[in-house]
Amino acid sequence: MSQQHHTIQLVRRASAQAVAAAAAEQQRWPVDAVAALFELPFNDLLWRAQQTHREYFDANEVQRSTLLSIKTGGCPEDCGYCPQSVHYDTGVEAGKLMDVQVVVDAAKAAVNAGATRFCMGAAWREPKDRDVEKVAVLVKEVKALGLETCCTLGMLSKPQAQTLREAGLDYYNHNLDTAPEAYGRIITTRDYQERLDTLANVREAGMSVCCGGIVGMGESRRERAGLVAQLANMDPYPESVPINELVQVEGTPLHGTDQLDPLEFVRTIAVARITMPKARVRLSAGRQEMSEAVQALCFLAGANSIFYGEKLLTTGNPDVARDEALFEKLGLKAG
Ligand code: SAM
Ligand code: DTB
Ligand code: SF4
Repeated sequence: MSQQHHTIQLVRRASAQAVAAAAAEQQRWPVDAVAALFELPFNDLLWRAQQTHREYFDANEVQRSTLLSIKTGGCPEDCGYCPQSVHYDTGVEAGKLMDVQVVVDAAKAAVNAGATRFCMGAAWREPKDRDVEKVAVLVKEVKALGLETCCTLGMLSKPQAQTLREAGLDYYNHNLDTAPEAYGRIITTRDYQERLDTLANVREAGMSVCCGGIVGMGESRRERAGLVAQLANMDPYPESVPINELVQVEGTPLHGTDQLDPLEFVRTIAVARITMPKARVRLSAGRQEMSEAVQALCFLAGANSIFYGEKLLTTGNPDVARDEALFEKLGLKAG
């Protein structure tokens, strides 16, 4: 190699490093900054979260999404929290993809109960193309009822994402679940990058992204900060951010994990709100086990969306009458 060529190579390498360093610096939310939010005195954290919340949203308005498991159980993945994995004996029976009419009836019931978004979940690692064609029909039917549509079907290729978008799908839910460094303790059958790839395919197809995670899986506070940083540094960050508290299901490896302090859950919501000011932050799974007081703190911390209806996918959720009563007590209105 000539001296000149060698010098050019060195300059190129140095500038690539500088670009990478600059990109890292430009991260909106370095993990340290997110971790510092977690460390704030509780009242200061909630004050900041509430201020941010009021900049972009009506603080007394909470959006309601209804979930339906359109294909339950028998999933080949080994997600350590999930009752639908074939790897664990949880009593969840594997079913087939639901018929169109059953889904339409459930969506009509959701409209009547006051939901504005309908999310269809399937226990797949990734759908086959012919599954996507069938789900596209469901999306069209649900959208025709005036609902916003959301699906969570596992990993998605670019053409599959495009097909769903063309059918009218508004949101695709695909969670990062936890921080990159904690991920391998929870799931071994797919990696973090595969999740990011699906999210990129969803974005490219022009859909809104619904992406969050689960806390209470034995992770450290630093790891919770790591999850929020991953979400907040996406460009753009997700429009919808579900924060789930682990629902412990007997038979799953994470059953028996130490319970997370409820105030730490509230902190996680507040930190998500501050770092992703325009997102819908959803107080997601785990509400059935939460007191009304903790839920009220979550709304104060900036949560402005819930899952609404008696069931999540396979586990319970507060019934509609109980949620109506809570909304009434807190003076919350549907968004
Ligand atoms: N199979 C698809 C996937 O994993 O992307 C879609 C359905 S999956 C059940 C959707 C999400 O539900 C998971 O990513 C996880 O965040 C959440 N989830 C599953 N089981 C849970 C549990 N026991 N507690 C809290 N969240 C849970
Ligand atoms: C999300 O973040 N939480 C929902 C939805 N997206 C698909 C699922 C929660 C599942 C809880 C366990 C179950 O009911 O099976
Ligand atoms: Fe399958 Fe999704 Fe459950 Fe993982 S979370 S086991 S991919 S249904």
